[in-house]
Amino acid sequence: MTYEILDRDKLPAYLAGLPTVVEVLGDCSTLQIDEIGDGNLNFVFRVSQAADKGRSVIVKQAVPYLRMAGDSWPLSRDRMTFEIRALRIYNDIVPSFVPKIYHADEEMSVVVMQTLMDHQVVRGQMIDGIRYANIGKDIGIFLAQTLFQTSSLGMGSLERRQLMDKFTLNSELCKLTEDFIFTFPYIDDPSNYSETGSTRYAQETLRRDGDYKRRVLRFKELFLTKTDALLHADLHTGSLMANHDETYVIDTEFAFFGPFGFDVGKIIANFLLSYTSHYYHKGGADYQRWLLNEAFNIWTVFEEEFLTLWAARESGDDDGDAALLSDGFLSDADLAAYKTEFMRRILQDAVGFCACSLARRTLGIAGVIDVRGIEDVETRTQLEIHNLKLSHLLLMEYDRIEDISQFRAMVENFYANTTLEPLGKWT
Ligand code: ADP
Ligand code: SR1
Ligand code: MG
Repeated sequence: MTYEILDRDKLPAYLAGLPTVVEVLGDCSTLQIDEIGDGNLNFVFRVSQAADKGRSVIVKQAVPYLRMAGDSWPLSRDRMTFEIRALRIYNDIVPSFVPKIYHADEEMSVVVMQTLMDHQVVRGQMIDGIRYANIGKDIGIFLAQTLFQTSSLGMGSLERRQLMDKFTLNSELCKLTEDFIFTFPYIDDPSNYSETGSTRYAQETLRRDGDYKRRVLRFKELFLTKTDALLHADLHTGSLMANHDETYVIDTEFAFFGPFGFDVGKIIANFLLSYTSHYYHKGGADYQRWLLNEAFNIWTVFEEEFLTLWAARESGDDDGDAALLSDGFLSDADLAAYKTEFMRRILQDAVGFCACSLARRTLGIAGVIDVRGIEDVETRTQLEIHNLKLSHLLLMEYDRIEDISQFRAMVENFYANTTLEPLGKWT
């Protein structure tokens, strides 16, 4: 089928031609169609049977431009090919954490998937102070499973290289990350968030700080060069939909093979951004404590599950197939030391990526509504500067962090001892 942009008028006929979708929706002449996309890149429709909302699918289509900027900012539709590929792999590895695919169409840059009916986008829920009992644990398991199973610990060499080949050309979205996370926030780029005290603060501090910027560059280099595992690569609280029992991960279009710490650090950063925002939102100290507990739980569960998968791989029949491991190469004691060092490196990298995410969500075009949505300029600016100070601290200290309790103590200490300063010259 030749590509065309789908809209409410065109969707019924398109969907009526897809047997696996008709099975879910039934008669395609009586559909209710709502455009629900609130993301930065694509169009998303919820399509339901008008008289039976339980019969519903999500249709997501990539258009040949960046939705948040409009058609003056071209962006190839290839991103949907990578979204489909990653979603298929996640459906194999972690089916309970991702929507089912009903139909995927690379020509049309469309995926039709399961509607998450009773789940809400986590970012908005966190602004409202909602707690999800399993969220840190679920994210930790999702990360361990997806990262381990696609790493050279979980796969054989040939199989893994073949898989990598399916993602190496997700270059346009990788380039967005290279620019919007690792470059633009630290220079005076016209795309940045402007007219704010936090920009002036950055101009006089972070953007002049060679040590800080060299460290940013180290993480950009890691992002560009390290191919540890298949990353989601846009894992923030807007890519999570949850209810009180389940957590789902959506929006896999940025997927590519990159460093382990990237997904881990990015999602933790979003919990910290929410923490800061609750100096303004109504959650208060109790909710902030809950956010920190869950943020650190992500790491604790991730580490435990990752090491469990590693141990299972060693004791399994097929351990010879993993690219990195050879039976008996290290003594038990050396293997244990190797694992400790391996996990410490992931943690340190996660802290560095977390720091870059805090800066980009504060200074760059794609801010988070948790903070950027605060109307009172003075409060918003104070909180933004707070996030920039946290970014600075984490980036200057990441390589001294030995374990999660040290990371936790550093963040707790920061929040306990860094006051929200009167704006003074940054107004
Ligand atoms: P983008 O790639 O443009 O960022 P997303 O994949 O984040 O788009 O989707 C945008 C919005 O559509 C989400 O924030 C969510 O509200 C809704 N959405 C996406 N996938 C689903 C789904 N499977 N079930 C229910 N809602 C969904
Ligand atoms: C212009 S960059 C837009 C951002 O939105 C996505 O969610 C990614 O985070 C990307 O960096
Ligand atoms: Mg997206």
